[in-house]
Amino acid sequence: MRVRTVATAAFEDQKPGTSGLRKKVARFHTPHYLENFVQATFDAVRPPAGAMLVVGGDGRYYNREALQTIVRIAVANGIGRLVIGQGGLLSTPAVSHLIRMRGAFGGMILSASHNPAGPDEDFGIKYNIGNGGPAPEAVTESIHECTRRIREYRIADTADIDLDRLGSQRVGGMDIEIVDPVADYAALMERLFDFDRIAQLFRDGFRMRFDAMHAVTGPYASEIFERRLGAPAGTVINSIPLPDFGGGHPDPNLVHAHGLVQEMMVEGGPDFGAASDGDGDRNMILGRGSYVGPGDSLAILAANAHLVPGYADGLQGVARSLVTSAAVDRVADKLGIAHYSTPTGWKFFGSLLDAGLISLCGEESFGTGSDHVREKDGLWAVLFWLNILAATGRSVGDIQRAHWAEYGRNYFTRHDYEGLAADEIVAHLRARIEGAEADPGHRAFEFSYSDPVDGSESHGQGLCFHRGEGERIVYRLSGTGTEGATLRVYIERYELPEGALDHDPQAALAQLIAESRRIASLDRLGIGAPSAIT
Ligand code: VG1
Ligand code: CO
Repeated sequence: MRVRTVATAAFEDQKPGTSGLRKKVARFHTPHYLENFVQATFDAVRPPAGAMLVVGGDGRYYNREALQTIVRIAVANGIGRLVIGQGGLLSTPAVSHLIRMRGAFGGMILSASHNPAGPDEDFGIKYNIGNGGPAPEAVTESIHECTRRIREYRIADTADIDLDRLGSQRVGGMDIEIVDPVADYAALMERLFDFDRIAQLFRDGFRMRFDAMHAVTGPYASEIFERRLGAPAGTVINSIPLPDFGGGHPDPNLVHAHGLVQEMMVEGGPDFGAASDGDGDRNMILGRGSYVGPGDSLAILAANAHLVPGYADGLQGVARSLVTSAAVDRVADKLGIAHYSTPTGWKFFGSLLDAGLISLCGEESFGTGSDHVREKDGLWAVLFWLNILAATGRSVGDIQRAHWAEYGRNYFTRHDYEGLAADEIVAHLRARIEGAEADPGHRAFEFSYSDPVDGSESHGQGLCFHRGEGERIVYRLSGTGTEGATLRVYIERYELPEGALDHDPQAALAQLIAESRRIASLDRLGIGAPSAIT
């Protein structure tokens, strides 16, 4: 095997964002672009000779080619073993589980998650550390540093490996193991949830629809819901992963999973509906005629965790990203356990999970997870809901209404404004925060986070404007887009149990929404309606 050292020049745009490096496919096609990033990652994390890595992706366009390149660079860098999902497929939570189960040094996930795929769309790559979770900021900063300093990369001249043949292959001194992407993950789910009880629910005629959106969860969902739990064929729709996700936008929310939402909102629709995103770490939960927002979903899972075998011994604590609604905090207070708020991005939950401070965590962006892996996990959340429905015999809508009646409701919405001159708005909001200090009723601050386990600090994580008790608006810029800037505005208001609990969030939050536009001077800047509302 010949290993070449290739001279290269640094690219200035390889700073990992909220969740890895995401760019247009064309950018990744630039000669040396992918190679530089992979070599820089190895330079930063320095895998010991013979180290094991787990690699897989969401099956999007460029997944297979990128994998072949990673194999060549890995062998040239002395990696001892690569564990790869068959066909190059592994969901993000499945990578996390495999890293942990196999005691791997780390892993690489090829995905731009919920971003569309295809020759003109997005690709992404993300490094996960030995705990199975996304690289923390210290590591992503060091990767970024290495991308700026890189002068050469090492690559082996080897033939393509066979990504579809299960079992072992050898490339130079490196073992390649092609594994079934689903088996170990499905076994983990069987250990956490009461599959017998859920299967009984399906035998009793319970109807579910799961939309895999032609992304990575199709094979997982078909195996788990239809084969292991006995749900009727057709329960899982759009189940074949496609390189362009069927032309869709694999983002499980009311906008992009519109067909599923419509089916759920009619009389006689299925009892339960769910969807996941490109790489399988997000989830959306629906009942017949009802929709569960991610903040409520996290709170409801926490409040009912004792019904689920994997969590029957109780929760250590819970965490949410700051911009997620505070609904779960109320549950934690009632349970007498700690709750934490972190910056946006799953990497911030890792240390809390590793230290055993929390058992469940979630984000408003349709991400929910627990200490079973170190990523958010879409199918896990769906199974958690199914387990609760099976254990209580109640409907999604009933459970949600009962939850609000007990804890009150955190009305929540996120308004996204795409393609903005973001710097100007952020500067303006920062100035507002300074000016607001004089006004005692209106607390305003920029969120900085200090990790309670390792003390690491992260600044500039959100511009927060608190209005009355339980009312707030938070602004931050997206760190996952590949074109222009996106301003995310998170709006929340708490309603007491005896208050009006059944309103549409857009109506219930109308005043605060108007206020969110005033604070950021969006009208004055000529910025119209948001591009997306979730
Ligand atoms: C978004 C979400 C964030 C999530 C991230 C990755 O980031 O807001 O909550 O962790 O995507 O999710 P941003 O920086 O664009 O707001 V995924 O499913 O893309 O791995
Ligand atoms: Co995702």
